[in-house]
Amino acid sequence: MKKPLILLLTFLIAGTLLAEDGYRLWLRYDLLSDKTVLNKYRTGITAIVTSGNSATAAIAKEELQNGLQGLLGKKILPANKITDGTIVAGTPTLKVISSLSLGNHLAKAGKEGFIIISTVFNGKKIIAIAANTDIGVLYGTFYFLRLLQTQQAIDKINILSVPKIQNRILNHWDNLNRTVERGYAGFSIWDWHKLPDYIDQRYIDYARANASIGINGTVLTNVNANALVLTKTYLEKVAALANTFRPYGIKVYLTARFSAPIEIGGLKTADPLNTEVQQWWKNKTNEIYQYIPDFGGFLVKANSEGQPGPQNYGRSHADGANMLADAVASHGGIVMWRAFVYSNETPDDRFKQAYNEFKPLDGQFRKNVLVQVKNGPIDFQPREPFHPLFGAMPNTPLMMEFQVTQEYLGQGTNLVYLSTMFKEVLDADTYSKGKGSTVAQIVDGSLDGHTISAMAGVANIGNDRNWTGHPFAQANWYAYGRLAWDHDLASSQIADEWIRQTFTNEKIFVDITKRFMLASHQILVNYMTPLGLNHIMGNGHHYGPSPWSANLPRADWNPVYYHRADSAGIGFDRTTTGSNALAQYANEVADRWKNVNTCPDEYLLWFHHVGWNHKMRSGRTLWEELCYKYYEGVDSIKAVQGQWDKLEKFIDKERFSQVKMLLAIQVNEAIWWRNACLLYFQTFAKMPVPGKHEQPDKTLEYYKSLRFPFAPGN
Ligand code: GCV
Repeated sequence: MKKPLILLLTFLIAGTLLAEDGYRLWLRYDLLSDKTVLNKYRTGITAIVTSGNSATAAIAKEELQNGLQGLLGKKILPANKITDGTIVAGTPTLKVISSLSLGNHLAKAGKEGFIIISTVFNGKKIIAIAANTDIGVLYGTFYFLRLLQTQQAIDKINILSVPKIQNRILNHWDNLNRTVERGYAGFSIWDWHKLPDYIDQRYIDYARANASIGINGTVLTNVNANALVLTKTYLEKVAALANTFRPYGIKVYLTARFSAPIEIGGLKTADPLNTEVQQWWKNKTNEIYQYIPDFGGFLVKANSEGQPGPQNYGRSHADGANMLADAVASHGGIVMWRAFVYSNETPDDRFKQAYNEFKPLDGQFRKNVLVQVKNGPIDFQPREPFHPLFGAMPNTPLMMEFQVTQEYLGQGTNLVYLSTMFKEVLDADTYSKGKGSTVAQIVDGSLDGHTISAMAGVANIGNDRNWTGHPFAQANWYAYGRLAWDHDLASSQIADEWIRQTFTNEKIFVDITKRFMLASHQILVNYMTPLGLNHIMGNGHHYGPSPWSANLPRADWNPVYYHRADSAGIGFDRTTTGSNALAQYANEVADRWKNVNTCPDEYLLWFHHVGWNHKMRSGRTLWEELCYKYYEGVDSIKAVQGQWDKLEKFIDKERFSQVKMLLAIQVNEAIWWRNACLLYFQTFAKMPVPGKHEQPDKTLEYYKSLRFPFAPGN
C-alpha cells in the first residue's frame, strides 16, 4: 500500500474512533485535560485491589480499570499487596475493608449504599470504596470515577451514600412492534424479534449507564399494555434481558394488561374477585418467576384512556391491585398501580378525578402495592402544581411518576433540562403533616413511615445512536437517576457533573452551559404555557400549539377545556366559585393558591379565571403579562442560541453542530408557539400585542391550518 493511502486510512480510522456520536453518554473516560489534576491523580493512584467473584464484582473491577486507564492515560494494575495509592474496592470479605472499622457506616449503607474514604491502612495511604454488597461496590465505583471525571480532590474523601428511594425505575412505553409511545429517539431498543438469542451490546451498555446513576429497575413495556408479553414466547425474551441486566443490579418488571386472562388465558372474565381469574394470575406469576427468579413485579394502567380494569366488573382499583399483589407476594414482587385516571363521563373537573377515586381507597391496598402518581394532576404539562394525592393517602406508599421523555416539553427538538422541574415538585410542601411535609418525603416513605418506596421515570431512550435523540436529553435521563437516588441533590450540581462528564471540564463551557440549562425549563414554559396555562398543544401527537382545538370527541382532551378563554378573561376557576379542586390540598396550600393576589404567577391560570385587565405583581395587566412572558421566552431561547455559538471551540464538531441545528428549530418552534397562542388569545382579549414587540408575521388562520400527520411518538 502506498504511504499517502495508509496515512489517509489511518486518519479515517482515527477520525471514526474519535467521532463523538453521543453513544458513550456521560461515561466517556477520556484523558483528563487539566495537567495539574492529572498529575495529582497519577501520583495518588497506583494500584487496585478488588473483592468478590460475582459477575457484578467483575464488572466493578473492569469499570475501575477501564475508567482509570482512560482518565489517567495509564494502566493501573490489580495488586496483591497494599501500597501507597491503592484503590481498594470491595465488601468486608476483603481483609483491608473489614479491618478499617467502618462498621457503623457500613450498617447505614444497607444493601445498595457505599462508603468512599481516603484513609491509611498499615501505614499506606489508600482510598477505600466499601459496601456490604457487590452492587454497592459497583455504585461506589461509578461514584468514584465521577469524582475523577469531574476533577474533584480525592485526598480527603469521606462519603457515605445511600439511596433514599428503594425502587428507582425506568418505565418504557415501548410496544412489541418496537414503536415507542411518546418516544422521540427512534424505535425501541428492545429487539423482540431477535431475542432471546441475540443480545445486542446496547442492552449491556444500557444496564451499565443505568447502574452508573443508580437506576435499579426497568419496566420493559408500555402501560398501554399488550398481553402477549406474558406468553411463553415473550417471557423467554424477557428472561434474556433480565439475565443481561441482573449483574448491573437491575430488575425487570412488566406491564400487566388487566384483561390478559381473557385474551391469552381463554377465560370469560377478568373480574378480580373471580377465583378462576385469581388462580390464573397466580399460575401466570409462578410461570414468570420460573423464567425470571428476581422478577420485580407488575405495573398497571387500569380503567384509564380505554385500558381495561377492575371497574369493568364493578370492582375498585384496590380489588384489582390486591389480586395481582397476592399473586406476586410470595415471590417478593410488587405491584405499581397507576392513579392516572379520568373519565369523560364523570361530570367533574379532570384535575380532581384521580384524588376522588383513590383517596377513599387509602389503607385498602396490600403491603406490596404502591400507587404510582404523576407529578401533577393533569398530565406531565410543562408546569403543574404537585398532585393533590401527595399528602392525601398517608396509609398507602405513593410513588412518583415523572416523564423524562419530553411529550409536552418540546419533544425531540427542544433543549430543556428537567431537573429543576422535578425538584420543584419534590420540594413542594404538601403541609399534610404540618410545615415541611414535602412531596419527596412522601415518596421516600419517611413522612408516613412506609417500608417500600419507589420512583418511576418514563424513559426517553430509543435506538438512536446517541440514545435520546437530542444530545441534551441525556441530561434528563441522568438527572432522573441521580434524583431517584438522592432527591436532595441540587439541580445545579447534577448539571455540573453531567456537563463535565458528557462534554468537558473547561470552566467557560461548564459555566455557560450550566446557566442556560438551569434556565431552560422556565424559558420553555414562557414560550409555551406561561402563567399556569396548560394542555394547549396539538391534538393526538401533542406537537406544537393548538389552543383553539375544540372538536375532539372527549371534552377533556380539548385545549379549550383547559384554558377557558372568553371575553372576560382566561384560566380555570378551581376555587369555591369554580370546580373547587383546591379543596383537595391542605388548607395552608389552598389558602395561598385560592386568593388571586397570593397565588404565585406560575400557577395563576391553573386556579383562576382572571380578567384580561387584572393588575399583575409586575404592574402589567394580565394581557400585557401574557404577551411579555411569551416574548421573554422567545428572546431567552434566542439568547441561548447565541451563547451556544460561542462554545464551538470547546467541544467536538458533531455534537456542537447537532445542538446548533436543534436550537435553530427550537427558536422557530418558540416563535410559532408565541405567535399562534397570542393571535388566538387576542381574539378574546381584543387588545393589541404591545407595540415594542416584533408583531406576528403570519395569521391565526395559517397557524390553524398546520397539520403534522406523521409527528413522532404518536
Ligand atoms: C401511555 C398521556 C399520553 C399517553 C400516555 C398516557 C399515560 O395521555 O399522551 O400517550 O399513555 O398519558 O400516562 O398513560
